[in-house]
Amino acid sequence: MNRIFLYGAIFLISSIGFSCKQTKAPEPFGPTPSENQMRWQEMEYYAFIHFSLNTYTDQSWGNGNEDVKLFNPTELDARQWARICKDAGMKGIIITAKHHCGFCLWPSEYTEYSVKNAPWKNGKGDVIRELADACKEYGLKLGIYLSPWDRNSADYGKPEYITYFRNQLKELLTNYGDIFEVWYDGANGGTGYYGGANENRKIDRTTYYDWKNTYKLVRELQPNIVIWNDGGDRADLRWVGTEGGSVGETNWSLLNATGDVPYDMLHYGVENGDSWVPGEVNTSIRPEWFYHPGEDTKVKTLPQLMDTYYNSIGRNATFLLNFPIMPNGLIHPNDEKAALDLAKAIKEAFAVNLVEGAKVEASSVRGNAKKFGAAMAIDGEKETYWATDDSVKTASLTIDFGAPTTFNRFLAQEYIRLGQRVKAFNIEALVDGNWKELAKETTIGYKRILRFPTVKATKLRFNITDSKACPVISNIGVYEAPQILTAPTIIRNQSGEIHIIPADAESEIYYTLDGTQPTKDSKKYINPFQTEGKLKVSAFATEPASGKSSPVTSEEFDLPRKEWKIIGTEDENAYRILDGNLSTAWRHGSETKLPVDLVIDLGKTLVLSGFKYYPEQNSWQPSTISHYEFYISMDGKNWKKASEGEFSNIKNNPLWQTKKFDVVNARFIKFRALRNTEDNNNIGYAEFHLITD
Ligand code: FUL
Repeated sequence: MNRIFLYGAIFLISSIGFSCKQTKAPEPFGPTPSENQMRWQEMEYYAFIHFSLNTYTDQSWGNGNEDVKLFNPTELDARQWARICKDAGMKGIIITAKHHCGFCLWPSEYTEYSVKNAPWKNGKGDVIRELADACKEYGLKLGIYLSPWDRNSADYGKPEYITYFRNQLKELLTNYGDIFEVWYDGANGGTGYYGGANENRKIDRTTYYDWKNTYKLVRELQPNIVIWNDGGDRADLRWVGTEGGSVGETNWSLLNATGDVPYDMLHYGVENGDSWVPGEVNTSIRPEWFYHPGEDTKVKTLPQLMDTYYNSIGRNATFLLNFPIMPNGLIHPNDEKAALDLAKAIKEAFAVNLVEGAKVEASSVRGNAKKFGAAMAIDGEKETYWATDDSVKTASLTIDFGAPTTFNRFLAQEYIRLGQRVKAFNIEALVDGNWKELAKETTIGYKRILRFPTVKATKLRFNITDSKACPVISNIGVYEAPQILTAPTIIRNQSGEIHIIPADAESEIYYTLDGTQPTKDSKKYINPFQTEGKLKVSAFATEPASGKSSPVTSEEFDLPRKEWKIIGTEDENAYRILDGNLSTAWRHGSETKLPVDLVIDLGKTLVLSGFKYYPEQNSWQPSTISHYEFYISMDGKNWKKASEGEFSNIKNNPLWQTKKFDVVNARFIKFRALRNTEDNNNIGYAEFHLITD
């Protein structure tokens, strides 16, 4: 062999080898997650536990003077909580060690307002210890919710309270093993008992808590922890601006280290933010956070929970799902069933990744190197990824199934250790030889899951159409998730007419009016129908083609409001608040100054024992009442107060507010708004109902 040729060949081989070795991984772009944030993000799904004196008083927020003797969970079994969470596929549990009322679920050395003075286990109990042990047994991580606002402490608002708060943190972060997350609720200051002062205490939340030093303490005590705060004081994780169970479709895991964090930054993140602060979606399995027996039939349905799954984990966030504990110390069977049904549905939806066995091809590969090739996005390895050269910011990955294949879900993950990069992407399917766009989206992040109607296609194309830096995709998946039918909505209008509205117009509806579970042998709903008196309507939807049925939904209605007249306004739209429809609302005119009254002539004398208020659902310009008085009258002139108070957590959880009072006769009612959640004069209502005896 010619020497020159031989040397040439050796040079060629070694330079190919050399160039492969030379294909370097992309440099990190922008802020990246810490190891603690990474570990947390990979947990994806974990539980909240709300348990305190509120459990015994049917309240959302305690005032701080509730009797510790009420706390007696005779059947408390933290192993039941852990078992349910484990079976539900969760990775940890965060518990309300202390809620706003100040009551401590552990025997804190620094207060008498704790389990040590409760009848439960003769004051020898410690809920946090029992949960820590149960978590250990079930392989779950433990997290702590410690409310900064403390309506019991006489020192709240003074510097001494910060020492008290830190002392409690020290107890919780040293005595119970590893803590994965600590949660500082954002509800701060206001009225409370405060050791008997019973007053309104305001704090400057930007300075009062001195979070910087508290965070330092936390990290010293628990180096592997992540700190949650509601955005104002930048921690490791952020609230997503709502307790309704979703983060924005566009969701950057970034915020700026300083400056205000309004709702849209919490909900969507900040595209060019300078810090890695990913979102956590927190929501309850029932409308409220604490246990209220009246909500046993209001546990979220499978379609609702599934939506939250897609709107949290499917949108680059984690999912923190709350279980309220019953007074006996257990999770209610309805909540258990809902969580297990969700786990089953998630498993079914993602059982088979159709990408396995398919051929993948990328439009461009970093340095043409195998280790950054398309196959790295479907190899099931989280540390390998498909990437392009630094200069390439748009690229496609085509999946060839080899035969027509049906699917309705697409999953993509960026390798976020190198930063969140993708700004826009779409997916297309090759159907009968033509490319059809299935979805057009913005961010991906740690995980993005898209839902679209089932399609049958031979190929799928994932196009990254804009990216901050070269795309780095660690995983993609394509699935065919079974369809889940959504329960219909039941409405009773002002005249007493029942309307049952299916989510899908093609489904059939069956219903009962006697409190029994409807079946396909029950009455079929065709048109709205007239009803009188108090009533419980239960209904479900079923799809004749597949035979699938939705969960059953039930609504209880008090007396119809046919004869009610809203006094003091000529505006016909005011009657939207009596139309039974939660999505229509009315608000007082813009010149309104608080306090403002809603006065209703009931048309005849009724025996009342409470009322229900549902606020207007307007997150941009809320009109939500936070403090109220409620008056009754027989003649519309002489009024007597029947109730007054606050709607505790209405700002973050703007759902039904029910207030009961001693039975009274009334022909007129006056619902007076004293304050709203924004400290301005916007006052509105989606619905207003009365509870008759
Ligand atoms: C809110 C609190 O005020 C609620 O009571 C609940 O604990 C929720 C998780 O956070 O801000």
